[in-house]
Amino acid sequence: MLDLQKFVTTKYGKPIQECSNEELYFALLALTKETSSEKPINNTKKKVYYISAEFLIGKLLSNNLINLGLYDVVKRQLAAAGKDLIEIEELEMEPSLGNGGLGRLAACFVDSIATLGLNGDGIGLNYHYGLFKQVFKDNQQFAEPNEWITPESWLIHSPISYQVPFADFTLTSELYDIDVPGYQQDTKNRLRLFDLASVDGAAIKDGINFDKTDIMKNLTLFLYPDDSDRQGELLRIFQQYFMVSNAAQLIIDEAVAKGSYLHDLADYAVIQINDTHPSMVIPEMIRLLTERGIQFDEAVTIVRSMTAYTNHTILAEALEKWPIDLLEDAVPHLIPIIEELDKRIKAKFDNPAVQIIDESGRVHMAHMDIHYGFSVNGVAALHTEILKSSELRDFYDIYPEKFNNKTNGITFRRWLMHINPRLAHELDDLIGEDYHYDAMQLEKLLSYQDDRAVKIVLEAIKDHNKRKLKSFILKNQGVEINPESIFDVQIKRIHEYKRQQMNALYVIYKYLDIKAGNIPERPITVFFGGKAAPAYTIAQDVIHLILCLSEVIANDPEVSPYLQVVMVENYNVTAASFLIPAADISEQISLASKEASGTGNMKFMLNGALTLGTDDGANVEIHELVGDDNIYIFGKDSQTVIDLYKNNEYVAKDYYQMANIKPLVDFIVSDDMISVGNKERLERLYNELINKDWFMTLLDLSDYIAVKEKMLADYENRDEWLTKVIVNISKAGFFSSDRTIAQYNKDIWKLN
Ligand code: 26M
Repeated sequence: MLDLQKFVTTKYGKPIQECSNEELYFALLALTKETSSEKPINNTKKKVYYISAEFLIGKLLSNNLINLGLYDVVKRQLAAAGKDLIEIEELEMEPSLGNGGLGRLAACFVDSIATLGLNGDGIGLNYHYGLFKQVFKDNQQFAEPNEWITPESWLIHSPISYQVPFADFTLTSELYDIDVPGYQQDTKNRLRLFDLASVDGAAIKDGINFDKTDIMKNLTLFLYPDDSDRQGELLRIFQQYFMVSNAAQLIIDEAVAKGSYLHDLADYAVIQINDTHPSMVIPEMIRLLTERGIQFDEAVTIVRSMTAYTNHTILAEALEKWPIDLLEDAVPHLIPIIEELDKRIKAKFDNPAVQIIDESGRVHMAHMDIHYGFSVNGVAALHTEILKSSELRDFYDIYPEKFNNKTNGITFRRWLMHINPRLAHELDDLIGEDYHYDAMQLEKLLSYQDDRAVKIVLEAIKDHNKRKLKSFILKNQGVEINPESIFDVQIKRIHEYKRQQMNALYVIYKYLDIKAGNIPERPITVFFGGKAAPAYTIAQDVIHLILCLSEVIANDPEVSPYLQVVMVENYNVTAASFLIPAADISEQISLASKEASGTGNMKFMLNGALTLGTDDGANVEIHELVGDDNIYIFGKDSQTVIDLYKNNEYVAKDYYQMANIKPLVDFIVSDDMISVGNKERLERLYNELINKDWFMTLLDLSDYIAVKEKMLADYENRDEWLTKVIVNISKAGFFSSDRTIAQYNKDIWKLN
């Protein structure tokens, strides 16, 4: 049994009572690292290497305590000494080593791989600065550097180091490990983050701008923000190659240490490529194997039998295509290999759509992955079907056996137990703890769907979570919110296809409706959270629209008692952990066919919010699981949207002219808005909406408003609403990342 008092006294020579929260944080960090260091590393024969440019792990203290079975006892012993674990964990810096969904998925996956007792590490880069810190000024976003590494941290410096060759120099890597203890598991895995000793914060000039020419000083300095058009940047090639060369060398060394003679490497290792960012691992692994005496043809066969690719997007402009000249400048030794791989495809297939190197000399990373890997998966059922039937159709014709779906999931340790302990304890009391190990057991909750007493408890938990969010927002940005209001939440990266602008147009509708004398039954608070890539102008304009709206409404005493807009500053994993448990309405309103999966949708459902969404990504599967009565679906379906694009049929102006839509769009450039905002930004967005509207906001707007109004009216029938909440929680088990990982293992990795 843990004696925290003794541990702290040994460390500091004084009892818990006399320690500051900061001292206690570092004591708990040390305790947690010590406890997990005692666990043996999983060392079964075959191992999965999940290579990803991003692992959006978020704060780790509570999650590691939960997984090590220490959370409750630590919390109790701290409380006995008058200390609060929640306040202590606030002092941890958040490792924001990812942009959004893709990086967070990788973090959930390493947790689930460890929890299932599978042998698998995450492999990535140790960025010294995570995704930029977002600051609002003049109703606009500004980006500041976001340093997260402190002298004492989760990182464990490893003696492992490799030589990574580039055109003009060779770099010597360093490795930092972060232990990944699974939930209640005897063994542990690791997150392995490669770095470079010479990287130096002095390369930063102002804000997040830095000298991009001095690779030695900046290789792992910053995580690149995901922008909409993915312009090729030489430094990003350097980062990607550095990551995969280290990964490939580590994989070979570990396999050899376990007895591999390389011809049988695929019996020891399988690589999952998370989007195309690690795709250069294919030519690099071929290069290293041939260097070690294996014939080129055999090297190709080995690599093909051990490499699997996950696609996370159907936006064509988002697929990475590196100009071969740019690759040549950084990694000339890969060029002959890529050219040979390309030559073999050109000899076999004359379809230009499936070539690796296209006519303009760009290397299509996804194409290389599909030809030279054994598995291609999408991240939700609809997404995989669209890949097969349109985006990757020509590849599906060639390799139908490679395509498979793995619907995304989330780790319930973080997204239920940690962020919503009251709900988790209520579930423990009602249905027992089996669901901790088998999330499908949550279905046992269905038998309480008409239970008055359970509904009262669920409502009290939501109320408590709303008050916790209220203090978080007050502390973080000095804004007061009304905990008695309906909490409507849209949190995700700002992207046109995710359509935050449509939600903003609803807010305008509601504002004008209240001004016209229609007072809502209950106040509504609309929360937005999300960062826009600094290079993505329209996304910056959308943030500006939201911030201006928020100000106009707050300044209008006729409306502000009933409607409030809160744009949460610097949205990150920590902010999500306050927002999600407090939400009533989960906004999942992407244009159908564009959101590969979404994972926030799953987190909200699990925490008792109802989905307002399109039939897109994993919303489709949520819809099927809970049924029509327990979700609010609106908008055109994916096939209709795909056909509209194909036939070039959508004309935004036609919708703009409609009597119910025009006043809403016009409000964007009204005097009220321009008086608090920037005319150029508001006009650009206005023009974008009426002339282009590439993601068909106006197409779905009327239906969105109607369904949202229905949802708000339904909220007033508390009894029926809470039945829907119970159904949603009960059906969320399918979205455990333990299920997703079990499927990856059964169909792709085949470990154990
Ligand atoms: C690329 C080039 C340069 C800089 C950054 C990038 C880049 C970084 C992240 C591009 C894409 C990135 O992430 C895409 C992403 O997050 N996709 C989301 O993946 C989730 C997990 O599968 C899905 O749930 C979301 O639907 C999908 O949008």
